Amino acid sequence: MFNECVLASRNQHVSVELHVHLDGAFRVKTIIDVAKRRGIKLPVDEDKMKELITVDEPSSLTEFLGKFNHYMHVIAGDREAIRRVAYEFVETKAREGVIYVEARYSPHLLANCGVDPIPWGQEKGDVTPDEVVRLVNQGFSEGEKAFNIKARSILCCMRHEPSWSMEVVELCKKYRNDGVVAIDLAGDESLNCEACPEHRKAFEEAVKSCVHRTVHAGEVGPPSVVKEAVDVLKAERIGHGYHTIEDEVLYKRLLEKKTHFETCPISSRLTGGCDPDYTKHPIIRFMKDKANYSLNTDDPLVFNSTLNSDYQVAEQYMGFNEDEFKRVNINAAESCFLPENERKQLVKDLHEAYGMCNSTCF
Ligand code: PRH
Ligand code: ZN
Repeated sequence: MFNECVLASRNQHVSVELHVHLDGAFRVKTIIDVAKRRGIKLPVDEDKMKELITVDEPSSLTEFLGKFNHYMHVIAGDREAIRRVAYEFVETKAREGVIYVEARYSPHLLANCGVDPIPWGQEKGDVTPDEVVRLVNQGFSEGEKAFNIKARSILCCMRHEPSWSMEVVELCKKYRNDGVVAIDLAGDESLNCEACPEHRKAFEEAVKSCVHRTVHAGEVGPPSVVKEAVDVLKAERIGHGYHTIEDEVLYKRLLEKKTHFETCPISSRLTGGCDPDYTKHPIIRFMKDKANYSLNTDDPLVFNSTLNSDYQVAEQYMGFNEDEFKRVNINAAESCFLPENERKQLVKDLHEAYGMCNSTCF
């Protein structure tokens, strides 16, 4: 496990997380509580819910994404529940030692009005994607005050629902000074390798309006998806990106550009994104090449994981040591989507926490 120094510094709240889905990080207890309050019948008995939701053996991205069907309808469309999951998320991250987190979600997948089709088989209600963003913002600001860390949002376009994407970028613009820092493209790249024109248009608008951009790419899909993400969608960071290394020319170009890879060790094994043998993981190549990458949880509810368990995997199987722990966290701070002055302050805070001088790490 980590030596005492790393553990001590982690306990002193000094990590940064850039790739975690709010809706992949709900608490099982909250899902059960909300279901009771709303009179929603759960698909299985309470004590079987965790087992139903979590993946513990390598499967496929498609199968993993199916897990959201078991619980999203409980939280979606309910104001109190949306605020609560956002608040609890901040509490969990503070407990894990995270001082800054960028959480992502699809406002449409948590709404029950003004969205076509209404997701999760919900009845039409009155919670729009716009209100979802305001509710998450409220939960985050209350959590920030209570737990003394910083939380921002990234709004996701979904690969299978291109008609939502223009509204996503408009929400990013509307809430850019109120909690939202970037746009993302999430969902199943194995079914939908090439971004539809609507996604392209939304990302074009993001570029034009200076909205930061990250894209899930090369998680299970080929390097061509990563190429499209950087060249067409103008992604500044890549969600996962493991398969980039299968195209040496592309990989070298992204190394030179210092493109940030948001890696998620446990997720990559359980979604079948990478060889289940962690000792063969692309992160090892990233580490050796001093790539600009971070370590993240992705969906801790579904993977039954914590940020610490992802760090443990990196330490136990990938040769991760204290210096690399500090380097990836400073990389994350350097590559975060906060406004420049706040970003610099975050980098400075991390350097101070690690007892380092203030220089670029990647
Ligand atoms: N890869 C692609 N999509 C993902 C991942 C994974 O990293 N984890 C969650 N998601 C999708 C889920 O459908 C979730 O509802 C949505 O992103 C928005 O958070
Ligand atoms: Zn993800």
